[in-house]
Amino acid sequence: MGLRLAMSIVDNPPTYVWFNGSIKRWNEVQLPILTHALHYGTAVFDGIRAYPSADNLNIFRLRDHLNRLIYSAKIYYFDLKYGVEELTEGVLEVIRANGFKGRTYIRPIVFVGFGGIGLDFTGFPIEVAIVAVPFDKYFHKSAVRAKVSTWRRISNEANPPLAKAAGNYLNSALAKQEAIRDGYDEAILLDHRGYVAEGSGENIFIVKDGVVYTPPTSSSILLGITRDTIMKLLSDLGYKVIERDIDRSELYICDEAFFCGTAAEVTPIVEIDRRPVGNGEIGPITRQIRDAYLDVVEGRNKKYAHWLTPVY
Ligand code: PY5
Repeated sequence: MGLRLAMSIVDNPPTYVWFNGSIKRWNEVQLPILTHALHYGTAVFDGIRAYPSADNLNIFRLRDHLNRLIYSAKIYYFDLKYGVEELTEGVLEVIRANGFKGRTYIRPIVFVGFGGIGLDFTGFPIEVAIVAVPFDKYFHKSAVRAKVSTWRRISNEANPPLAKAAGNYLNSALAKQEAIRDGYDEAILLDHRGYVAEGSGENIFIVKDGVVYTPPTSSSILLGITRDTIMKLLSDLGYKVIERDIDRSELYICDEAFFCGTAAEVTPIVEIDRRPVGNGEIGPITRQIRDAYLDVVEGRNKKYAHWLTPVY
């Protein structure tokens, strides 16, 4: 998250959070230093957004995000005590308790609590928290410059990328910090075979000769819910979308490129490794899909009204 966001949350934390089934005050939840997840990364989480429409605040694809949280927990043998209905209630309760009406980010997290110091967490508490915060842009600019990371994306043989696990983000954080310190906005990670995988916290699409390409599941990506949304919207708009391995050099010869994710939404990429993407400006298909995405999440596209859960 950007510095500006971090500062505003630090100055202004939410009044209420949801913790293990009920609403608590922010300061009421205290965690032991020996919380297992703090030491070993044993947590899975998700990131969800809610957007104001003309007359309400709507959560985008809430059920899909909660189902991903549930399968992330399953991969790691976390015995999650709550199902999708209870978690849905929790998300609604925590937003309502805080009275948020503007753009909101929701972070449910399932983690191994304190039960000892060893790796075997059998019998340790599995804690569940849901936090919601006011949140606008992830990237504080309309288009970004990216660098192909010297770090490779984690692979399925070691840390399954399909689980949105806290520990996976050490890989993302290394790549992100390298990119920022080298003067870029974001990293693009290659998979263990050398094909394009994704950004540190976003999926990636490229456009060449009017056709849109994105890496497949086998390229060590998180199966993004925004990625799925974008693929559906692109085909609604009449574009051909192909999931296939993408070579690093294709990043340098494509006409357009963009990141997408819950936090990042649709973010155009205008430069990669000091080469302009296309003519170095935001491309027409990227613009079109960015606008189409906002129409859906902000409730202006009735075809996808079923993806919105009203809060109030
Ligand atoms: N890939 C990675 C590694 C991600 O962390 C994310 C989401 C995505 C892809 C996109 O997934 P989705 O479209 O389902 O959101 N990242 C988090 C998010 O809330 C933020 C992590 C800092 O966007």
